[in-house]
Amino acid sequence: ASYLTKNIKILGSAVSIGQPKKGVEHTPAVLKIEKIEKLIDPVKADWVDIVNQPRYTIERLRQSPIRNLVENAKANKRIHDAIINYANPNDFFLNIGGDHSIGSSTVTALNRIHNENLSVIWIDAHGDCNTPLTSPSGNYHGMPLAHALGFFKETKYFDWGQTILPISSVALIGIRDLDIEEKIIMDKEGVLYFTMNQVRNIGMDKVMGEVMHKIDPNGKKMIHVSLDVDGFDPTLFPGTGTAVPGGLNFNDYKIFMKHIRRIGERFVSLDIVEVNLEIERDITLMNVKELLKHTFH
Ligand code: HAR
Ligand code: MN
Ligand code: MN
Ligand code: MN
Repeated sequence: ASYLTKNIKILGSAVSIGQPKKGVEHTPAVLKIEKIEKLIDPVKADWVDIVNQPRYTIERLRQSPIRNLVENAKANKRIHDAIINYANPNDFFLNIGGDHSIGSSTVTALNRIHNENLSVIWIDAHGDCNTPLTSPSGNYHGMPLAHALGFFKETKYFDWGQTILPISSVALIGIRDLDIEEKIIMDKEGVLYFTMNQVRNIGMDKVMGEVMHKIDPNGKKMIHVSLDVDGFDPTLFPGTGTAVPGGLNFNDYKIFMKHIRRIGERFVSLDIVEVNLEIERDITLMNVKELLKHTFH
């Protein structure tokens, strides 16, 4: 069976506190006005809610190595609780961000919904594997995967309980901007990642073959894709906060989706994050729709 036969529940995560640029928090509301649910499936797709972030001050000095730690923890708890509340293991769950800071709670909540049987494909220019101590910026959107993998614990504020995803259940694709210490952690812990150079050298088909072999060796895992649009080339998604040249194109994505289709109904959820339409609107919005078409048709 295909994931396309499921009901598709869309949750907006209107969050920008994981990084300093405003605008990314408005994306769910804009996409709701654009009626993307009709584009996805006029019958089976609909919005369940939009979760807002708490009040914050972006200029605040680092009160911890994580900027706006308390607000990030609160926003993530709201998203986690909304997913637990609305998601059903038989539905497809689509999370519209927001910056990528929401990735730690979406992974945690979906892993819970699917009985700790989730594997994750993280499409990104970045590793998102900084810890509060290695992060050059203090921005939590550079840390959510490290958090989900248990590379650091922040239990005082994230006290709702981050479950830990095994390293063998994760692969990253599109990587081309790792911080030095972040790369050291990823290599030491054995995180599987494919850089853009590797994608260009061996091709997306082979990359996805290796990814699925590693994160789903027995064909029994539920698969979540966390898609940071900066994994794509900035000519396709100029509206994003930390653009890096030389990313994926739609031909790569078509090959990626060919492999995802083979997973059938075990493809359970997707995050689309880091879309900032206040940085650039026309091309980015057009290609968000293109992305949805390639994913749901
Ligand atoms: N690695 C850098 C940091 O930790 C930049 C991370 C940034 N951006 C994202 N996440 N869009 O993928 O600050
Ligand atoms: Mn604004
Ligand atoms: Mn990211
Ligand atoms: Mn990124």
